[in-house]
Amino acid sequence: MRNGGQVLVQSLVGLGARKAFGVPGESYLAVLDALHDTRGRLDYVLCRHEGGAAFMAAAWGKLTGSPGICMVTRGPGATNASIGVHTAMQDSAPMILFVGQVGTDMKGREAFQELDYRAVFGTMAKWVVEIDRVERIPELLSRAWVTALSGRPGPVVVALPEDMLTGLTDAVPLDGPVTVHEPAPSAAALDAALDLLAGSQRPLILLGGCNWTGEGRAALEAFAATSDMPVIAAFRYQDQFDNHAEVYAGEAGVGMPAHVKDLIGRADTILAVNVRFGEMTTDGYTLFEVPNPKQRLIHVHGDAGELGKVYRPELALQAGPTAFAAALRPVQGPWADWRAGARAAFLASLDLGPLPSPVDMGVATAHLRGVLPGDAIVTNGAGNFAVWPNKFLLYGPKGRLLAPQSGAMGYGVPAAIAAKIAHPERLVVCFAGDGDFQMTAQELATARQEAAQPVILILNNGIYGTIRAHQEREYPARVSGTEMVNPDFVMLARAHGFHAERVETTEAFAEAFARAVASPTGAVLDLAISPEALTPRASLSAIRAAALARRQAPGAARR
Ligand SMILES: Cc1ncc(C[n+]2csc(CCOP(=O)(O)OP(=O)(O)O)c2C)c(N)n1
Ligand SMILES: [Mg+2]
Repeated sequence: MRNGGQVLVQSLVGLGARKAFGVPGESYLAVLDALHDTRGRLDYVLCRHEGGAAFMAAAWGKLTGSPGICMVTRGPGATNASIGVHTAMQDSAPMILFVGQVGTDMKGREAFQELDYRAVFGTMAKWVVEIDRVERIPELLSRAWVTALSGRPGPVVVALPEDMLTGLTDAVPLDGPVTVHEPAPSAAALDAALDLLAGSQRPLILLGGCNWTGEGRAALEAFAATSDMPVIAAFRYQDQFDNHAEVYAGEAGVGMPAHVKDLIGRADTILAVNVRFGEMTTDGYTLFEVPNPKQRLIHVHGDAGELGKVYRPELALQAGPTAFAAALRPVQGPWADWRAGARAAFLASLDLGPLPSPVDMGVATAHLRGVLPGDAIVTNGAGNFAVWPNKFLLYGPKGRLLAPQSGAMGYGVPAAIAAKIAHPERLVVCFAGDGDFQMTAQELATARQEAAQPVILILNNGIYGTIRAHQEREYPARVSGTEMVNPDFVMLARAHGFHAERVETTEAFAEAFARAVASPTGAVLDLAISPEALTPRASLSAIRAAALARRQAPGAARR
């Protein structure tokens, strides 16, 4: 006989989980006790805040393709962790959040820290379940694992009433996962897709994330190259395609470059593989008309729930990305100039004039493009600073970008720690804004404890820059609630055992970065960024001046 905690933990080992990110609580002591016996196989990564733990689990799922495991206590632990559940959902990242729950004998009384998890997470997670019999743990856990991974991956929440963990059972722990093979396109559907592409003047491939294998990515790249078709990555999926390939033409994400908008607007046929049509990729649902886009849309997705969800494609095809890409046959058309123009516009978008800032990030990212190893893992949270890793670095077949489609501030630091735990041998670089960094700065302690210390670049401009930019556009020259008095980030980082430096000039960046990479303790570089350099191409005062001019124009509406 085992108790429920042991069945659960031994099942997780059997399923292949290696790490569980969490903050302890008295509600799940039996699980913590069972983890005492699985060290080296399934380790508990002790975090400082459940938001950080949940971000780590979401990032682990996105990076490794295996569900990220998070363990937190009842009410307050669960609500703290919710940001990671929402992020895993929008990111289509497999994750399982285990939360404590009051004993079944007192449920519904609003007992201490009690929550109705189905109500709280019902619209946030892919599936929510509460264990109601100890012997059902293997069954429900197996379903949680397969649900997190199948179709469009996402987060599952499993609530653990205390008596379900201490109760004894002779149920046998799981010894492996159910493998779901992805659907392949039918011959007829594939022919129809290829016919549509062959008949087009300006075809474009729009590439989304989740479930790609190296084989599938290579097959799609070969198809695009042989067919001479430009490829655009959907929001924050640019690491899913080799940016050095001559067919790659940029990312359709937040702050979309003009050339990407232009390409999508002028394309007559779009092959969207694995794409979830979100607000960022569609530029607020304007690049494609809802529900009938002007472009002929071929939408391929492994999950039927995404097909026809927002747009009515000319051809909707349920297939996994690898099965689909492997089945493609090259098509030919008069697209060489179209493809070459797209690539040239992308390369031109990397060139910038000098920026009005002590540290010029245009120069710094140009340096990083030269020195980052091909298998580097880059992470970021949310803020204007994210434009640098998202628009000015190039990702090769082995490079990865962990960036939240939920736009959650605070994701970058925990994601970088999770990446360093998954791949201690790889360089992990986190880009953080000063506001963004302070959302999860306490996880530096987790990094130290795990000896998983990444390189963190803080783009320190003293403001919540994104909001300030919106503020200047909508309410010019009325700064409100967007200026920060920051702590000394160098002292804070050193207190957590990191190498740390303040970088005051562009010229000092390259050597400071080299020292950061060489440091065995990870590093935090506090970069002096002027608030003027709020975007790569428009200064803060230019944004303000343009808004003031609009207001003074005759007939301008006042808000
Ligand atoms: C958790 C969370 N809270 C608030 C926001 C709204 N928000 C988006 S960007 C931003 C400012 C980010 O500031 P900073 O990290 O300093 O980056 P900057 O824009 O200055 O480069 C805020 C407050 C958010 N996206 N996520
Ligand atoms: Mg800032």
